[in-house]
Amino acid sequence: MKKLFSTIVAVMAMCFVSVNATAQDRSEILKVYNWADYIDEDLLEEFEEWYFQETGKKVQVSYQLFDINEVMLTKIEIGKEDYDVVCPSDYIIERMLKKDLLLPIDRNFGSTPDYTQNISPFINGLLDEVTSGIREGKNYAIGYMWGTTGIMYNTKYVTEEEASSWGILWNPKFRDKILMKDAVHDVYCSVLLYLKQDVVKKGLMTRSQVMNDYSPESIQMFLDTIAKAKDNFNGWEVDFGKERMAQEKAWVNLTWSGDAMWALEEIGDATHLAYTVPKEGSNIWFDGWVIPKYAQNVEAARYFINFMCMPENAMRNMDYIGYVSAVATPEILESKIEEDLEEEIDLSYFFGEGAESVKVNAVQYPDKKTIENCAMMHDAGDRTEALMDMWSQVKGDSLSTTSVIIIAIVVCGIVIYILKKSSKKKTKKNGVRK
Ligand code: N2P
Repeated sequence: MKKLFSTIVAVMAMCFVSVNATAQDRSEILKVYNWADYIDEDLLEEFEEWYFQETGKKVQVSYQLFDINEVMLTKIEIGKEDYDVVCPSDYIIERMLKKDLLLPIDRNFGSTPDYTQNISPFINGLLDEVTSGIREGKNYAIGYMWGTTGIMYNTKYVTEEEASSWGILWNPKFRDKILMKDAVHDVYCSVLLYLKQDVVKKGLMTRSQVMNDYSPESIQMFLDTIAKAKDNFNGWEVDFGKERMAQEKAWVNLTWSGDAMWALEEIGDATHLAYTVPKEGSNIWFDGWVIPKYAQNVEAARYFINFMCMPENAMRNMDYIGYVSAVATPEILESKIEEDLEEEIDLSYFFGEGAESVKVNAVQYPDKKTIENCAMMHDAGDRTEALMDMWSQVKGDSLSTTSVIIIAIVVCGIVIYILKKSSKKKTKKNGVRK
């Protein structure tokens, strides 16, 4: 109920913003919809100046946040919100392509360089896997950040051995000490990789097949198995896990590599926090910028994406949020080298020749071997509803996520209707013609 209430309040607040925005010239507004804690916000204002310099056109960024892919998608798909740039994850980009919700991105920037060419071929390779069959991801999305899903743990209470397997989720030693990421696909694929590790070892199925198996049997298997770990769960988080781990309120967090990096840095020398990708394998993910088909400022949107691919901006975002940019230029590699690290890792898959053996933080940039144990998550297609209903059961929601979203959108519609009606009345009263 608390969740329902906060979602409705958030949606209502956004309704006020969008009703206000319609009063301004839309070509001077850029509506960006991004994950929370996922950008150096100073760059938003700097973009406005840069856009003016490059095009002579004024723009003001209207910045809004989401924390769950599926919530963002529903706002665009059902709510038809006119965001200009959005940052979904790989499998959601795939779903958006299937539903024809995206516009192709024109990379012709006239006299402005095309910085999107700085994206690593590795990320472009992942993007090649994202397709609707008709529309190819590479024409509709540009990589932003990427990483792995793994286990962040407190080394005072958890051994390296314990953290090296997804089996840690069921270890009775960690009752009420595990924070779970509220991200259905990430948790689903981690648990299935654990349950079906022998199938993978015997070569009967690939990791990608195991992770993306949404059959009724696999969904049921996940549901039954995760239920047995529930006493260990301290809660579900999307953003606050990193703080809770830094404050030692939880000992284990199923999380994304960038959140782990942020927590490790927050602690200073980070001696009691570590992050690992379990031996059964995991998902390698990326988030990319896309332009939804209801966008109203496509021009500023594509310049915004280009601006985010400038190496200096990519570095600022990385330093600020802890995640790793999809941009792979020599200056980024150089800025990431830490001579006092003992281990040298092979990052040639990302930075190309010359990066076969570099001293770079392996939480941020997984080495080649870790990558080989990972695969990408894909859209569940017509099994999505079954997956989401199962997720509501796992989390014990009294209302399913879909119902919460639909209620929130209906409330939003009513608020917009009332606001528009009252603004019409005012206009009539003042005798102003539209
Ligand atoms: C940051 C969210 C990162 C999203 N708060 C990872 N896909």
